[in-house]
Amino acid sequence: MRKCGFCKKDTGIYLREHKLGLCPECYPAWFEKQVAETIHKFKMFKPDDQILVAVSGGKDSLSLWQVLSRLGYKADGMYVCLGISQHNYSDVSKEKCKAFADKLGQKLHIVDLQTELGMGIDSIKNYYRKTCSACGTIKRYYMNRLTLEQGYTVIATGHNLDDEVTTLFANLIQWSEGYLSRQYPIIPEKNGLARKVKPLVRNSEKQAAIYALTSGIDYIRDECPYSTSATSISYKENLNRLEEIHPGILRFFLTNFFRSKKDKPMGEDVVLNPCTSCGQPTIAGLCKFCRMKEKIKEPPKRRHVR
Ligand code: Q46
Ligand code: ZN
Repeated sequence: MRKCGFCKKDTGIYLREHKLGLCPECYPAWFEKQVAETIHKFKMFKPDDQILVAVSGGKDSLSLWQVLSRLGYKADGMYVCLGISQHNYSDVSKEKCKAFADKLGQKLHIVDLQTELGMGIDSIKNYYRKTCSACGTIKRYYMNRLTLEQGYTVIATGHNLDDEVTTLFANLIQWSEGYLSRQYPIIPEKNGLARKVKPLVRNSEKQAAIYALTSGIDYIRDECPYSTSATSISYKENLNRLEEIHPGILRFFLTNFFRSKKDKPMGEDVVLNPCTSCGQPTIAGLCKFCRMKEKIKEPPKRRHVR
């Protein structure tokens, strides 16, 4: 039996990518230290920043919220109730977030799409070929608006290393230069866009899951029923296979990508102006979110009805 790298007790956990054994009692402190290092390394925020954590009820975002609280940051949560009825996904995830906010003793802001837009993703999906891209537009819009309106200084999301590597791989395959130039763990504030950070970016999905389990976080086990395309699932599976054969290779890949961008300003090439309707920053006259609001006033076109 291997020994815990900290307390020398027998381990239950072995992280091949770090060649490190840890017992369940020492694991949470190790994970929190890793996240603290990421925050420091990328200068994500200072102790007096007011952080808004975007939570979905899943293991990554709830783990992030707990880590930030334990590290002593002032971090409230924000949950967008998407109106996804399959497996009671939205109801269950909302309850998990509310219970978790109570446990942490922090504030949770809830945005309900039914109230805001008169419909949720179950209906909005009929207007778009890619449900997740419509959903992403909505979430980004409310995250930015709430952050600025409520006086927060930064938005933190629970994207982990696996998410980031999959995105990087997809961007490389498609040679999406615009996305590649903006992919970084911190996007500074600019012209009405709040600063965005990803403090779990150096930790794998498995590490976040172990943190949630070893620190008693009650999260929703089901994935969103609209969850990601077949292509990105297959990228993730194949990248995981690579990680199995070469432990640590994904972290190496991502770290070197970020290093190649160090000190290069993010998104300097993008010119933003206030949306002519809502005032949120956009590259077009009318922002994507306002265009969506216009679109859903009419019945969906037949080809999009599923
Ligand atoms: S919540 Fe929304 Fe995700 Fe569900 S519909 Fe797609 S984008 S998968 S993170
Ligand atoms: Zn707008």
